[in-house]
Parts: sequence; C-alpha cells; structure tokens
Amino acid sequence: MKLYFRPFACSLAARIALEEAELDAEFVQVPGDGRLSDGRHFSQLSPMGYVPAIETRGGFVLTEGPAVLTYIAELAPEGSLSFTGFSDAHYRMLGWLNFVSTELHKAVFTPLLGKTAGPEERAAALARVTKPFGVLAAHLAGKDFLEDKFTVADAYLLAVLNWCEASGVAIADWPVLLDYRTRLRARPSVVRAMNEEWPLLKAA
Ligand SMILES: N[C@@H](CCC(=O)N[C@@H](CS)C(=O)NCC(=O)O)C(=O)O
Repeated sequence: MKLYFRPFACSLAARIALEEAELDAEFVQVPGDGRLSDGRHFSQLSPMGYVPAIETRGGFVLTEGPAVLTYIAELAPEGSLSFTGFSDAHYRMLGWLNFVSTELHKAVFTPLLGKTAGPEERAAALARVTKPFGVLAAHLAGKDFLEDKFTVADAYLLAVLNWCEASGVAIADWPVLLDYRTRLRARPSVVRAMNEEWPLLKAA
C-alpha cells in the first residue's frame, strides 16, 4: 500500500489510521508541482490533484478521504478503527465522515486555507463554522470520541481541527472542541503521525 500525502493536509487522517492499526504502508509526499519521482504526474493518479490517494493492496488507486479512511478501517484488525458492519454505530461513523468532509473541510476550511477566496468569501466561510462546531460541541460534551471509541472519523476531525489557527477559526470559543483536540493530539498514533509530518511541513 502507498499513501500519497501532503504534510498536515487531510491525508494526515489516513496516516493516523494506518499508525493506529499498525498497517504497513509506503508514504509518498506529493510535491507542489505534482511531479512524482517515478515520472508520473500526480493528476494521473488523482484527477483532481487531491490527497489523500491510496494505492490499495489490490493495486488500484483510491481517492476521496472518507473512502480512503473506510478502506483503511476495513483492512485494520476488526473493530480497531471502526465498528462491525451493519451496526448502528458503523453507520453513525460514516455519517460523521461525511459531516466532517462537507460541513467543515469543504464548506469552511478549504476557502479559508486557499489562496483564491476574496474577503467576502472568507467571511462567509468563517460564518459557516458556527453551526457545525455548535453541533459537534454539543455532541462531544462529556465524550472522548465521536462514537464510543476512536474511529477514522475522529482521525479526520482531528486533521481538520488542526487547521483552525491557520484559518483564523477561534477554536478556543468552543472549549469542548479544544479539549477534544488536545486529548486526541496526545494519542500515541496521532503523536507518531504528527511527528513524522511536522518536519516535512516546515521544509515545504
Ligand atoms: N474531495 C476530496 C478533497 C481532498 C482535498 O481537498 N485535499 C486537499 C488537501 S486537504 C488537496 O489535496 N488540495 C490540493 C492541494 O493542496 O494542492 C476528498 O475528500 O478527499
């Protein structure tokens, strides 16, 4: 397996999942110009140019974070990153993956972190954080994880919450989310994954 990533991008969630499940993978950092060392351009593997992309054990390249995370969860020892198929919690976890992807990643953070949004679009993106952060803060009050145990949805949410400072989102206004992020950052798989990528981010 090969995970194509950019440091501290949403692909960090996939690295955390691989670390958590102790699955072997090769990690390939996608350079800014997309030219891979094997001569291919990354867009040949991921047509939108997006990480994460994972070359699966079967040899095809899978893109789209929630699908990549679900794939890793299903390869992992049963129950270590997800719940049993057909259980209620399993579908709730899939719901959280979609929630993080649509309500936070794309609606809020992509415009705030990108270089193309003007002041109006940035203000609109910032305003869109209130409702989903409120929903999450209410849900996570008194809980360690989105569901009864750590899953790939927590890995994805953490990767996105890591962007708050760079985006101007005042996470401290939602103390439950700040505490959740602090706790997850202390998790050994998260520490390992972030320690791997931090020097790469600094060097990028
Ligand atoms: N729909 C995609 C979006 C992934 C995405 O936005 N990835 C960002 C990083 S978080 C990316 O690769 N952006 C292009 C770039 O950084 O050049 C998914 O869910 O995986």
